[in-house]
Amino acid sequence: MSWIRSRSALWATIGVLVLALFVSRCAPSAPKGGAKQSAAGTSDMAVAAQKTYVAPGDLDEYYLFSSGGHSGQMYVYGVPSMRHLSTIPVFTPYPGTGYGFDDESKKMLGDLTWGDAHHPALSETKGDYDGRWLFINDMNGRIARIDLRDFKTKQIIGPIPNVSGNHGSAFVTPDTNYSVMASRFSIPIPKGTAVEIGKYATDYKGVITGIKVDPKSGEMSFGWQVLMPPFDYDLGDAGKLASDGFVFFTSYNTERATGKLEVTSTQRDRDYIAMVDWKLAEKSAAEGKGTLIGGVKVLTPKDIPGLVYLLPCGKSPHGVDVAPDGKWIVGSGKLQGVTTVFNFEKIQTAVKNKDFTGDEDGIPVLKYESIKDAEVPVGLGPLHTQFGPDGYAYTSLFVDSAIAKWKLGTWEVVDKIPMSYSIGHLTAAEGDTVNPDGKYLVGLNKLSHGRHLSVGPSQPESSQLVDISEEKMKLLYDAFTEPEPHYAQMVKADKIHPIEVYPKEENKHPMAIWDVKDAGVTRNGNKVLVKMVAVRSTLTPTDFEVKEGDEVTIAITNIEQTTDELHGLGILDYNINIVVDPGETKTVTFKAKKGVFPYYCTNFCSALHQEMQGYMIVR
Ligand code: K7E
Ligand code: CUA
Repeated sequence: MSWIRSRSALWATIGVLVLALFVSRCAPSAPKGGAKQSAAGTSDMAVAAQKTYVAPGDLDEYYLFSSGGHSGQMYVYGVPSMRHLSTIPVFTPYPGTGYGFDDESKKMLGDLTWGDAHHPALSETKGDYDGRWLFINDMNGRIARIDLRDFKTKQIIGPIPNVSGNHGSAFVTPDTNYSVMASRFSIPIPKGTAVEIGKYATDYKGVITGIKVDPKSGEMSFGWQVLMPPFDYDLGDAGKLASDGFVFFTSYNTERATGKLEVTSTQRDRDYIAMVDWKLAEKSAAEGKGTLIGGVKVLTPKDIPGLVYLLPCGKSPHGVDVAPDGKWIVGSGKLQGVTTVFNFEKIQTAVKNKDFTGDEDGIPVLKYESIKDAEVPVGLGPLHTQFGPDGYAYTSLFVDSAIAKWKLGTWEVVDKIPMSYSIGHLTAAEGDTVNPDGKYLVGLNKLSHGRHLSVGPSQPESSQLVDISEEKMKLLYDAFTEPEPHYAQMVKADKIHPIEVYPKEENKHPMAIWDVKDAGVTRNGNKVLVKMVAVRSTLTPTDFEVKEGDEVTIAITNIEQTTDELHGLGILDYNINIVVDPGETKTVTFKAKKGVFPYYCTNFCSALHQEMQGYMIVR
């Protein structure tokens, strides 16, 4: 017996050694101040390594779409590998894909070449991700739509009048009827009016906007706007199932204060969650109600009973998140140790019974005690909540730097896991739909705390992958991400069906050509059109002449129909760098200056890629 015991012990030791070798290859240096690598710790890490290891050639199970914050971009990762797969430029030019250099994307960006993007919102059908579009907000009063068929930004709407600091955005309603906007900074409206700061409480206004989304094309247009008291509107979420038809926004600074807000806006015990009846807003706007401000019709809540109610919430709330069945609305006061759960049925009863404690500019304030179901003691600094499939909720705790797992209905906190370091948002697999998957959760942390090779003062952020498939949460992986993920969404990979070439028959560009014989220069006064073909390994024409001062438009078509065969057009000494995907046509327009200017293909495309070049001669 003792021999067997020692033999199994020997095998166990060998096993641990093999695992330790495996782990040490994956993580060459132990984290500074990290956990001591005991034998038990090592085997946990080996399990984690196995769970996140996606073998060469294998595919990830989920897409993670993460906001790039003030980089103005969207980052795409695979989960569980946490590998960065691509960057989708949205509000910022991106030479890698030629975004912001060709005529069309340049026009879409307009004068603003930066944007602070916070909250991606995947399009939904019946409250579930449908894999069609991805919306994202920009603080400059804009929302962008990315088409998930080709992962390209197709539309940027805004800056929308009257909205200042579009933070509470781009949340969508359960059938993507609307993507919403809410102003973080109240201002005197219409924009462009200047009023002294002393009149902030009365003359400054917040604005909530519904951006209508066409159900077929995804095209966004202005829907309606609601005039709000001068609070700072922060985060939003749309009601679903039980609470469908409403959208919720947290607000801070209900003190209507100015100056040092960290002091002046934290006087009251409670701020509010604004509950907007978007179906009533839609109906009222259709009936022509509202007043014209800044060129758009704005609805005033005191004139439209039932349009907006205010739910008192723990002071300075950040996130508001609606449970999968829509019955509960979770709001977290970030200066508290609890998160508050409101019961939508109780809210409706309170509305019916006019169970109000007062009003703000004619908007009824519901009685806190009548509408809340629980104050869940999650821990300090609760920010955002996501949901799992079994009635569990996961709340990020900024001050505690942890995630709390708790149960809807019993309100019991069942587990906690530390994050490294200072978690902001978190995202669970399909964790804000009517049908969460559980399985994985990613903590989007604000600081990385030296858990990586140093890259100087501008440190990456850390995103940590957590296993939520079992009772206890387990840390699986540290990924380091560029500044700065706020929110992200995780969608099952099989819901996304991207194309890899643009089919020739779909290319309706008026300047597209498909034969090198059609390539060449045509002149109309001082306007010159150069039709160009890109195909391995020639840019045709290989040279052309124009005159100094001409307005030159190059229309380039990549006539390839092969996956991955992209070509670029870089023109030296001009700020021109465009990329054409297989089957795509793009134009770029510029004024010709005298000299000889080589142009070349920027995307490595074949053995003779380097030969893919030509000359523009300007006389
Ligand atoms: Cu950083 Cu949603 Cu803009 Cu929270 S937000 S953390
Ligand atoms: Cu085409 Cu390189």
